[in-house]
Amino acid sequence: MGRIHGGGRIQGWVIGVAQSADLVLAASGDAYLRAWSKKDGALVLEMKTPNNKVPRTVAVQGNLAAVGTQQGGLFLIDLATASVLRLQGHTNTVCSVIFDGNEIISGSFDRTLRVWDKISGRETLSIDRENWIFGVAAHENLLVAGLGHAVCVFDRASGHGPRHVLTETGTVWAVAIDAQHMVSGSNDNKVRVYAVPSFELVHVLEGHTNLVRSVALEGDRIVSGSDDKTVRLWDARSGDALHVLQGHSYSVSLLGSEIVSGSDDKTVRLWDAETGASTRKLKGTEVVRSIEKVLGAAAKEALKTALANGDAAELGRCKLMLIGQGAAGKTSTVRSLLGMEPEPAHISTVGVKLTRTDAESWEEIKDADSGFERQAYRVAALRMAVEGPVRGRGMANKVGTLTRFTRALASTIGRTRKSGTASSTTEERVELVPEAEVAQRFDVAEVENMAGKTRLGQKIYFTIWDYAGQEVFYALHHIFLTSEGGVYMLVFDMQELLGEREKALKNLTFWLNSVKLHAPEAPVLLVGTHFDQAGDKLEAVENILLEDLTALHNVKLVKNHSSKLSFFPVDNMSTAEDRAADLRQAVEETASELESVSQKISLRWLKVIEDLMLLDCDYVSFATVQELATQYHAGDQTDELLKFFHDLGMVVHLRATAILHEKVVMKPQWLLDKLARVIADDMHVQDIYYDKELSKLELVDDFNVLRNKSIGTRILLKYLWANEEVEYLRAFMDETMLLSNWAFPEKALARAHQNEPLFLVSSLLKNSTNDSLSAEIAGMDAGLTCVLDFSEFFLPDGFFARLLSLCAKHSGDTVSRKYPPRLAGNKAILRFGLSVFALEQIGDEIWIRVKRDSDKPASTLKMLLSMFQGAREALYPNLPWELLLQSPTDASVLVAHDDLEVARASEVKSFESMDATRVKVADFAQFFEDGSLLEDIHGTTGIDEFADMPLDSRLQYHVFLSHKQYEAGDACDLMAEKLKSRGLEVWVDQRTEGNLSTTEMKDAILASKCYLLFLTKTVFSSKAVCMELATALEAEKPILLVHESDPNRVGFANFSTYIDTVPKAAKHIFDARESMPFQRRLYLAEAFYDELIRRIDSS
Ligand SMILES: Nc1nc2c(ncn2[C@@H]2O[C@H](COP(=O)(O)OP(=O)(O)OP(=O)(O)O)[C@@H](O)[C@H]2O)c(=O)[nH]1
Ligand SMILES: [Mg+2]
Repeated sequence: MGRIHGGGRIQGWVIGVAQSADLVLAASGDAYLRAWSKKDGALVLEMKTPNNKVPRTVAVQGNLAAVGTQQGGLFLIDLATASVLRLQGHTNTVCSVIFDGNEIISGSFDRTLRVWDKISGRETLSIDRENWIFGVAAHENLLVAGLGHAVCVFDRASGHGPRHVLTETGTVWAVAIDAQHMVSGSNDNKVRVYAVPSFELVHVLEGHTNLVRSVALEGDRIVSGSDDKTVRLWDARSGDALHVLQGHSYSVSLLGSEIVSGSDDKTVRLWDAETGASTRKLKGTEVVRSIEKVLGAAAKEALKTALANGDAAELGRCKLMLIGQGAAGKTSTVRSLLGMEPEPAHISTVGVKLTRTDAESWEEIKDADSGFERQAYRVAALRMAVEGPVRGRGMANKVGTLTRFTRALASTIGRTRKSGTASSTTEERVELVPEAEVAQRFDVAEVENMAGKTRLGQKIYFTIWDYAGQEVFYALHHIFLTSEGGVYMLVFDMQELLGEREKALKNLTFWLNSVKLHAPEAPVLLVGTHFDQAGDKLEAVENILLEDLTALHNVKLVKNHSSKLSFFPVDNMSTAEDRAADLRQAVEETASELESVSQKISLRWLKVIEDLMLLDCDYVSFATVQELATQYHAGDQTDELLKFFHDLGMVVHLRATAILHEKVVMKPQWLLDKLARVIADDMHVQDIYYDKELSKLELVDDFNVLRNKSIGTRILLKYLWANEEVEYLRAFMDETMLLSNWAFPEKALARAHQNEPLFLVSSLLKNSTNDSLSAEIAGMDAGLTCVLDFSEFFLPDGFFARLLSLCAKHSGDTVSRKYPPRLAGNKAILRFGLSVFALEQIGDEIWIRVKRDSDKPASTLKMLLSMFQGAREALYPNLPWELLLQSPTDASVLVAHDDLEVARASEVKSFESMDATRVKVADFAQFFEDGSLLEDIHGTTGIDEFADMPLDSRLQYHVFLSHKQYEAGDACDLMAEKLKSRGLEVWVDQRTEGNLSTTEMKDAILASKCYLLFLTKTVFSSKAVCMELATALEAEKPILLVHESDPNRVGFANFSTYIDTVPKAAKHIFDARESMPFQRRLYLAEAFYDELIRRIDSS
């Protein structure tokens, strides 16, 4: 099991420690600063040193920490906000830093001791000496520094001196001072005690057997840390040794009765100074808590400000998707990545298992923390240097200092904000640091290894998606295999590839194609498991992959550079915690390069998603999200933020209908579980079939009908879904074309269930056959035949079933409930109106045959192509196909539709087809009887059905189209064209908003039979539209409503948006008749215009 924590383990020597009443701090060789709550040992802060250099020393005072690093780095850090101010001056490693009152004192290898003003960050004194300065200390007017073989005491106010030079026999590494004593530690292994203020040597404390690196002093107690791996506690008065604390060394700190020490064992230890007992050991892997809880209000305030400012933060999150055949070793690879013990048994994953981790620790994060709060504070801090209330004129100077100081860090854009309740003399200065400066401030360019970090150097959090190989899941690939924000790991068993090459290659091809189809831009790592068994055959594996896995073409493959392989071998049975180290490294590097990981999004959005995740629900309502978003000033962006997180695969939010829009799925597993009950595999079927409840509810027949005929009753769905969110799930399956309404009687059902609403679940047909259907199709006298050829890429599993589902919705006579579609796994005969056609999947081709005696076969074909195109766009936007037409005069001739179009356009009589036969253009005339076959959205249907709609002689137009140009301009143009082609007079404003004179507009409305308002997201923000609407209402024109129905268009909005934003005086327009969803797709458009014209006519 993974340890419960959220931070990364300390990975270097603990070089500096410090403590306050609440906190323990450690600066370590992995270039990190960490802080823990003293009370319970929870990790409350973990940050890289701002310049990413190894720190040498740390000090703390209240909420402030000071850290000195290599290369002259000296930083003041507000722990509550992690905000960083750089104290600029030192040019070499800062070895020692302390707080003393309102000053900070530092000593460095650059041979200077410097004093800084804590508030302004200004350097107030610099003492330049000949020697490296290892240790500094201060008391009242005295400054003490270890300079080579001497301790020197200076006058604090002037820097003059040294007043005292106390020569010792070794290099002085550490000094400490208070009112009574001055203590030094040096590399002659001795601790010396001097009296203050005489500076007479009173004790030489002997016992350490190696150099003394640090000393601390409080009252009568002295504590010293040494390279001999002991910490010693002494009595300052008597010089007696009190305790020897074994096993730790280097840095020490003493406060009250608590000793904190840091050592090269990468831990921090707490000791009781009275007893010498070790009380706690800190490693960086402790439970994470927000520092806010330890430090209180300051952090909260910073977060609030950042949210109110609308600051942006890096997303910093990445999906790691493990895909591949069942038993390939996906779950085992996850265990390897997380350094967990191997699991020899195959415990097949069900659905998908999500695990969270981060780039540094690679250990499972079990609590809710995902670094958001720290990230948020940091964002706040990065952009702000806030000085608290500044009162009166006398402080003007100070404000000036602040500004100058901040500018010294980075040029700033100043902004003065009056705080709400404050009097006129109290104001809060907020200095915003421009984004570009943030990187500079943090010296990101100096960071050498950016693997696992965002562009600004934040660690990346991963959600690992361990998929099951289950087929149910394939149907939802288009939702979960998202193109953005993910790294894919395609796992295969090397032994299998070597032993059963063809089968293994087929599987790899399937998965590679799925990734190419859904996430063509995503990086893919190939992971070969069973290294323990196939370790000596890596070359053979490599050769197979390179030579036989042609699907690798066009994949963004992440190569294994260090091993010079195209894949990453892994031995999941090894017990070594770092058995997947190469893999982790590669994932980190790949993730760091992903655009989406470093993309900046509003902190508000991050906060919303964070809070949603904390709710730990399978799903939440849209209203819940909106409420949260409103709380963080982003209520009006709810739709956008959900779309964003949906596209990243972090939530599922479909928007096509109100029922879908209303729900946000937080856990994909919930959806999968529910769907798996309907599109069940054999294992699930058994469970359901033998469930007592099924018999008790008398649903056995229903279940059999579902399994045998793919037709389900509503009551069965209710049972399968435990009555939970049935409407939503039904709508979800409908939208994803996994289910469609079935309007025909089903005799096999019990009489009591005959009147239940029925559904077709076409994917269950997959392996079903029907001989008579096959015979009928084979013997069908086809008038027009065409082929959708997918062989350029492939025909994805489940697409044909989806098309059947779609066709079934529109087929047969749903009123008389006659002519049900006849369906089998790969073929079907269906009927639209009077047209009968057959569909058949043969390999990577779909054959469409329209029966010869069909009514308007070309129109039927055109409609089918329009439907199929729509399905393809919704599910597989990158899937290429080619339309081939069979010659009506010679069944052996297939012509590419595009070639034919070219020939028709250039008006030649014949041309050479793909297989070099001469083809007469005229032979194909029947295909074009209804115009171009592929025209859809932009085309017009034949002008054969003039609606003979009389118009009052006082009127000029049948309809006035009112819309917001940017959101519905194209839709209204199209609508106008379609209506005109049917003989209606239409007034549509072609000009951009604001150009139209008011009188012209009014006249047009008055001259129209009715007024049509096209509803889009911000339609009511258009003054012109509101004026037109007011005019129409005043003139008492009938009002028709049409709304954008395509969730992917800019104008799309939840219907409640219209109701919320409509001008008060026009609220009642929604009461009269429901709005019509606008339809672009040909097969839906026809019905739309019929209805629209009917409404115009009857208005
Ligand atoms: N010897 C050896 N066995 C392995 C290795 N990786 C996985 N296995 C074993 O292979 C079996 C399947 O591994 P899993 O990790 O459960 O496979 P999976 O891909 O998650 O399978 P599903 O969840 O069913 O899709 C288990 O018994 C593992 O112990 C490996 O590197 N070496
Ligand atoms: Mg598994």
